[in-house]
Amino acid sequence: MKKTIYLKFSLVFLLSLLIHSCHNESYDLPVTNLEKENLIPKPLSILATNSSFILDENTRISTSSEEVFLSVGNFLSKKIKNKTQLEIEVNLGKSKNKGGEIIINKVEKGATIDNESYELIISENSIIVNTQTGEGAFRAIQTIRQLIPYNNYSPKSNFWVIPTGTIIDKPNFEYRGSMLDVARHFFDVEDVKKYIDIMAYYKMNVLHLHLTDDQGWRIEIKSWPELTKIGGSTEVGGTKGGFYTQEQYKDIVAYAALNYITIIPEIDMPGHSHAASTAYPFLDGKEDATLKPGASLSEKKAALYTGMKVGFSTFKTREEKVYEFIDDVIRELSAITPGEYIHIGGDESKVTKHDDYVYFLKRIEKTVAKHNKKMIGWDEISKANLSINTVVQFWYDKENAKLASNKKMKIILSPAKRIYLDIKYDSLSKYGNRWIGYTPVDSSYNWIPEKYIDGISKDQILGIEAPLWSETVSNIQELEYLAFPRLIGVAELGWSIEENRNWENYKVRLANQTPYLNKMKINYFKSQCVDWE
Ligand code: TNX
Repeated sequence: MKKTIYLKFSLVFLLSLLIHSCHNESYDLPVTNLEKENLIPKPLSILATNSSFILDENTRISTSSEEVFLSVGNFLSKKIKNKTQLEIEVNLGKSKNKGGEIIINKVEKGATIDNESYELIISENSIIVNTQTGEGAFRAIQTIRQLIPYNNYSPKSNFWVIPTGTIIDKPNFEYRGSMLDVARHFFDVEDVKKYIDIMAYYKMNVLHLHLTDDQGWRIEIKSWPELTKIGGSTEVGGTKGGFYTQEQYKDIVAYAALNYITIIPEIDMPGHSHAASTAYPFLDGKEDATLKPGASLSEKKAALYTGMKVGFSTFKTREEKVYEFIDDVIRELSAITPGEYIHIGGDESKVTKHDDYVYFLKRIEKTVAKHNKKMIGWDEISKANLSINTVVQFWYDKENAKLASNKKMKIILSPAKRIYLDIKYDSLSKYGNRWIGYTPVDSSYNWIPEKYIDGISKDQILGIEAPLWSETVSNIQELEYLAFPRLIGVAELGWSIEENRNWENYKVRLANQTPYLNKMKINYFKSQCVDWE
């Protein structure tokens, strides 16, 4: 059944129609179905009412008065402009409203369950967002963005049709992240911001930056300037490296915050630390350390590592000055990191003796706590007897994850086999690592985080995170080829409950992301698992 509506319904507009009567066209609007929209991630529940909200030049946004809601309203207006060219005013005052209204409405506790949850009620005249927080409002407007079609209703019309109905939504996991390795190859601020834009569109909320490794040190530490001067000068392959000044890092943090994404910085220790030890040789705990404390600049530059091996470096764990150094690093980093976590790496410390490794981590945990942060480390850290507040990031060894869960520590799931974005899709992949085989797009989606490790229940899982290690990718296009579309599936695994996830259904919604991916100029991999539109 088709329904006919007139393009505009306000009196003012009717008058103008009389004047411009040649524009007085009527349109047959389709019976819509909100339940069939290509939303990613899939919301908790959707009820379609099969009619249409008309988005046009008369639509207005109004928000609750608090600054956070206003800024979410402005964010939505900007994105609508970007997509449709429509200029949608925010909080203009009721009397001037001529068309449909998008209302971002703060509700008191109890109406929705947690910080990020929201309710979206779309009728013919209004789109109402009910939520408790700016965060909830921000997640809700991503749903609205996805519901706005790329094309106006007909070539001659200047309006966009949004299906009516009600969506009730909240995240499956509180932590939905990705990691960029900016150490093996450096990526600049603009690259990181683009990645943040895409993460936000799919409701992810954590970006972990792997800032240091054997090949590079990428964050300015004012009290130890050679970290970046030496350690930031190169990268894998020997090309020019780079680093973020503290001002640039703060800019990333602030941009992420506008997108309701928390930055988690990682300083990888005691292994993966060759770049730091080259800049300051007293840190070096390797038995065959070559640089002496007084080494010259050119000796240091010659000692930098630009290959891809792992597991050969370590800090000197029984040296007091090393802990003074780390205290400075964590202090400076904590001061510019509003999020609650600092990641200390802890992986693949193959040349650190077990006792030294345990001793080191216990001390570092205290340092992190001293600067009012919580510690995260890769799964190896569960071999040390750490506090219950420390979070373990599972990547490879399920026994380590079980150890952590026995100690009642929270766990982030990053199984290399499923969601390491740097792993090749198949034998034809142009870039990527293959130490754990291949990870096609379907197998990256088709697993159940809630049941992945026997004995670890959902309430112990903080969430999931997809790391992208950058040994084989040196620019944003190559990075995007590996990250997309797999990251989009990870976003759904993190947000949508198990009952709402289904590969056959997901792959159709994924295929329909192409207008967005193209508009964003994302160099995604056109996997044959998906019938791209
Ligand atoms: C393992 S994951 C590493 C990284 C590599 C990655 C390549 C982890 C904690 N360590 O150093 O870049 O594999 O896939």
